[in-house]
Amino acid sequence: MIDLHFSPTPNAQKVSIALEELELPYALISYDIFEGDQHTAAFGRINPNHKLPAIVDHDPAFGGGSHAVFESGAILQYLAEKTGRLLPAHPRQRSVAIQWLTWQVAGLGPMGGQAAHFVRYAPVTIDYAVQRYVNELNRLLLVLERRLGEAEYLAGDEYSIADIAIWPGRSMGGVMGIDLQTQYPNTYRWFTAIAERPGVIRGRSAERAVPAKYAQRKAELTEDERSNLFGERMLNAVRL
Ligand SMILES: N[C@@H](CCC(=O)N[C@@H](CS)C(=O)NCC(=O)O)C(=O)O
Repeated sequence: MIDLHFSPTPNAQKVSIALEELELPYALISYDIFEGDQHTAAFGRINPNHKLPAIVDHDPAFGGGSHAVFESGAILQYLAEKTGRLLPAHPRQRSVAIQWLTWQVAGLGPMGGQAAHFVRYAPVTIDYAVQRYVNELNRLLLVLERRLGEAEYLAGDEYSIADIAIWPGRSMGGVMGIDLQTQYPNTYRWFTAIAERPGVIRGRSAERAVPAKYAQRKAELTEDERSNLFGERMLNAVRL
């Protein structure tokens, strides 16, 4: 059995989708990141970075007791290696899949996150920051668009953890005024095909879907929520 430490956000949806695709049994442990559930010492022992998602595998293939994994990209890779699925068998395609997975966790994810921060959460509008991150997000989406014009999936012919990593962030474009269907048609084709996969539907159903509170166009946060997400309480969780 695997524990999935989860918040209804794109990073955590990657893992609920992967677990559903792999049909691995898991227990969902929900966190409200606005309330600061992620800052407890107990969660810090599972994820020293105090962010969602994280997993604890109580039956790792290598034995030796429970194993905790944090960082969505590392979790996807761990689950793929545990099951021997969702990563191409051939080393060349496997390398391509890992490249796109890394591109998501090191590029698209953080840059999209910063774009969303300055568009939605910044208490004052800083035009330069908005322009910088929305430009970078658009640049990355153009890279994705070009790749999906030459291949069905990120790694080539096979659906893999690279697609799972990138797919949940697709809605971020809407907040930034980016319309996938008209501006990025290859990405839209890929996105709509994946949306129909039963594992994807299960992985983002009901309590796993992103609630309105997390997707406000311009976030209205209380002082406590702002502190939990971006301020003193966030820092206190990792202070020695
Ligand atoms: N690089 C991390 C990012 C995780 C992350 O930022 N998670 C967000 C939810 S999508 C979170 O826990 N936010 C709460 C906080 O920042 O305190 C990953 O890919 O797992």
